[in-house]
Amino acid sequence: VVDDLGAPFEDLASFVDACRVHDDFREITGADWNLEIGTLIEAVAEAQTDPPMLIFDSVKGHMAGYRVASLVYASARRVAIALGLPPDADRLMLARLAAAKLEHANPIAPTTVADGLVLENQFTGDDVDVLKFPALLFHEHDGGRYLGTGDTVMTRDPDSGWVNTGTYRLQVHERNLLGLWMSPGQQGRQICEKYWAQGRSAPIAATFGVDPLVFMASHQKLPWGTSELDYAGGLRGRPLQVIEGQVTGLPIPAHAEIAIEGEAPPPSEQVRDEGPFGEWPGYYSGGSRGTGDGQPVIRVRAVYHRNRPILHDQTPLWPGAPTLGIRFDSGVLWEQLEQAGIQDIHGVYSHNRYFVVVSIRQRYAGHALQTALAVMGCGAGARNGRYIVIVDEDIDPSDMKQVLWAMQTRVDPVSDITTIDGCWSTPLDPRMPPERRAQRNYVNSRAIILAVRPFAWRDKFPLATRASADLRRRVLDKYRDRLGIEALG
Ligand SMILES: [Mn+2]
Repeated sequence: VVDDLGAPFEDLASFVDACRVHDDFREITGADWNLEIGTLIEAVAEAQTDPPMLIFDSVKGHMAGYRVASLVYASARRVAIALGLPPDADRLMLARLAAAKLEHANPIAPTTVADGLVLENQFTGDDVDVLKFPALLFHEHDGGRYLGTGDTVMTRDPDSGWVNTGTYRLQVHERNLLGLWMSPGQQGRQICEKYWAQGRSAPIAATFGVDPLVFMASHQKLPWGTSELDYAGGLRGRPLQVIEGQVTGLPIPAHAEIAIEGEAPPPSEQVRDEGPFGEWPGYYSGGSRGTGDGQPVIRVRAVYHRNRPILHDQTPLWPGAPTLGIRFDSGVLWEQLEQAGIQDIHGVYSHNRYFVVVSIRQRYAGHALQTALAVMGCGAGARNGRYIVIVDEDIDPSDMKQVLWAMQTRVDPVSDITTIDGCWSTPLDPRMPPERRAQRNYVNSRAIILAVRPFAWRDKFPLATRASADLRRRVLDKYRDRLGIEALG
């Protein structure tokens, strides 16, 4: 779908410009990379649903024009604009449309070009200095400044030649040395481990600001052997243009704002303490603190950037400050549940990985528990979860007020809450007990909460008092202008 607001966008800069026109946007000059910008971003993301995009320029100690873009995809409207979806559709529908779009792209391989905007400025050898970019010291106890949060990291499988692209956090250790944190089992880590097993350094390229579709492709959990850059081409509907990195030969999106090339030596040769870094559960985790091990580094051999580059900040914030306006993993889970044969799903919403809500119209006794167990088994719901809540079709699973009301009034804790231990988790889990962490036994337990009217006597359940959707719409249509409250819809 090519939307009349501009999708697909050629680069991050044109997307930022479209949002300046079509959505909420603030530009701030003179702020400090040292905690000030991070604190502002978090406070704004907490303050309202669908917060404005923030652009920081003339960051303290940095040249004007070296910008940071944050909360880039924090409003539902901006995610819709990025994907070329109807910007005014409701959140649940957008999650579904976004997932359908992301699931059904037919891969188109990139075209290699000789030149691109990313090569407007090039530095190698002693001229490499990643500190010219306003990397943020974000959370108060972060172990350093992070250049890579909204990044894409390219590695090539030495056996097949397949290029994987993923988003991994990259810390700045030195002007030419970055820290790399990849969770156990992630594809980029598996590829690096193949080089390290042969005693070789793994060639790596990374970008720090790309067009929305390459960024979103980089976040998809595509199967081993599937190229995210091909997939991004499919989402765009035409090949992505890439340059061939002079140091690594790896493909680098030609429109990238900032890119680096280098190599990750075997950890037996060089590691650094990585982190701590504030992660999405709202705690410092992963890295050396989470695993007890020094973590890999990237020796940076080349730096490229456009004129007036935009560094994409996508630092994880605690769940009360959402940075993604539409959780499209909700839509992916929705599709998988349907494929697993779950009937009459009215909505799926993953508020974060620890809190997933599914709304169903109950058709038979046991339908609700079947749905919850399917969430636990699906690829999109299996890893790193905690609570699975099943609600009736009158509850909007994306609206926490409604979900909490169902949990307060439709649950008998003894009979409607089930726990299961030994599930797939990660070192990022703040509740991982020290014993399990020491054994690298990264499993946790799950609670299934059936916040539905009990099927056997659902017809005797008290009637809810909240105005019906139809009555509400009729009355609001009559009085909306006089109330002047935009949030009433
Ligand atoms: Mn991958």
